[in-house]
Amino acid sequence: MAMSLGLGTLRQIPVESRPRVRPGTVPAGIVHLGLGAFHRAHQAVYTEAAVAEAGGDWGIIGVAPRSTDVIGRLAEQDNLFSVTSLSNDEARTRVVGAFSGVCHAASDPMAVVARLADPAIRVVTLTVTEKAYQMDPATGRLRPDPAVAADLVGDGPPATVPGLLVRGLISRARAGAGPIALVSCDNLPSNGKRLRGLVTQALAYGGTDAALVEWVRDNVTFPGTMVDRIVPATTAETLATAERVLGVSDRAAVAAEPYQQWVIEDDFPAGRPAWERAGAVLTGDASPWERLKLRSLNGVHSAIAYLGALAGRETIAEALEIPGMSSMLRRFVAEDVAGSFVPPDGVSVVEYGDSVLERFANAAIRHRTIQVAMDGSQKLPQRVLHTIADRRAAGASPRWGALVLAAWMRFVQGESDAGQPLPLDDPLAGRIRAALAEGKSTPEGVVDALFGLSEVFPAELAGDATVRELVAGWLGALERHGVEPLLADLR
Ligand code: CS2
Repeated sequence: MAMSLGLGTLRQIPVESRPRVRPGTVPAGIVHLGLGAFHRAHQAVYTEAAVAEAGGDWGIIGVAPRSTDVIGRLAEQDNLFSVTSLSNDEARTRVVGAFSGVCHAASDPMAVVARLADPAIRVVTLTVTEKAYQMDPATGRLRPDPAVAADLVGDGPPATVPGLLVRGLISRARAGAGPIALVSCDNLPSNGKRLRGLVTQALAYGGTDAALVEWVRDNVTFPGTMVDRIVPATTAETLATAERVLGVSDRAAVAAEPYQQWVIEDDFPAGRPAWERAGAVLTGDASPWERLKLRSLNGVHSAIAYLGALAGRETIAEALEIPGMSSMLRRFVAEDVAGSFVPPDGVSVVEYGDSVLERFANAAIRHRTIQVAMDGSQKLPQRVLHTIADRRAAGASPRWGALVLAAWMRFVQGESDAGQPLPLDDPLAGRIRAALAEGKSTPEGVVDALFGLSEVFPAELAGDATVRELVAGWLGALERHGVEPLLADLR
């Protein structure tokens, strides 16, 4: 059996695969919440490169809110892990030395609170996924589940992301530890504003006293970001590839596409890594980039995921090969998405959409349709519903957006075109199932039932007869023909 990756085995790995900084020597300046594959292949890589280029005490303390798996693996490897960039013709693997430490919030929440109150920590980044924000996707209203509510009103150790943040900020204010930036790196609309909304509403929910609320208002910033890199969940194959290149085993390895992008609003009251030296774009307003990415890339991703899963395709690249799929997606981008917002200066939405399809066709990235399909209730608003609403406001009939919505509605009914079960992995799964069980099973009945989920579908959209008709029409067609004949026929 190969030896494990760690400080003691670094010399055994190929020189070009070694970290860009001396691991364990960079003092911590960032707390990151959410240790999933995406963070390791994105912000960790950018931050390590920024420190390698420009220095600074910007080591990352990686916090896993719940899962013990990654923490255990990283801890056994002196917090080292590798990222393999995978394209159709090459695999490049490099070990990343961005972490100064790791921490498991569920077993030691007060250690996280203490870190947030430490003056050395000046930036907090988050990749906790949409649902961890505990907000209605339609409105951004905080709707705390019992665990969050208990965190916000009680004095016990916090167990949830809103609880950790609020308790951390309160401790920071009391400790006089100075200003800090909280940076959402989740695929939410106006993610900086969402995070500010979360913190503000959570403080109010907890009845926090006015002086502390004021401290947060004056000392905490919430820069918005657009984050982009396709990083599927790690598989046995990912670990095998990393081991082949490194010559040592890496149980925390991740694989990702070569492409990466990060646009960040430059609003850091206590400094930040020189991320621009690592290729990030620092800007005054990330929202045009964010809309571009959420509506084109993520919207198209969800479209392929639902249609592909219904057609029994395992990966995004395989689903893209369904005849008629890419031409339908191009029409979705050109006819619905492109006209729904003002893109960043000089960017053509149609060209961006084409480049996205090329990236999705990377067959070396085995990104499962089921993975992208999960949590649809939390993803659809910013990926598809905003496009539909904006096109409706302009008097247009967004046919393709309606097809994506219909595909989700068929997907959540739990059966593929071939009658295979499809998993419904969604925080609103119970509400979705109950709505479906109560409604009629005709296409119109299903649309009515699901449009009744007001936390996802705003009243204006749900009450729009044109949208209902379009979605019900597509849903009926999907039921009658199935995805493949339907797409083939569109050509
Ligand atoms: C995907 C994203 O899983 C999903 O919902 O659409 O994770 C996507 O791969 C990233 O946003 C790409 O930047």
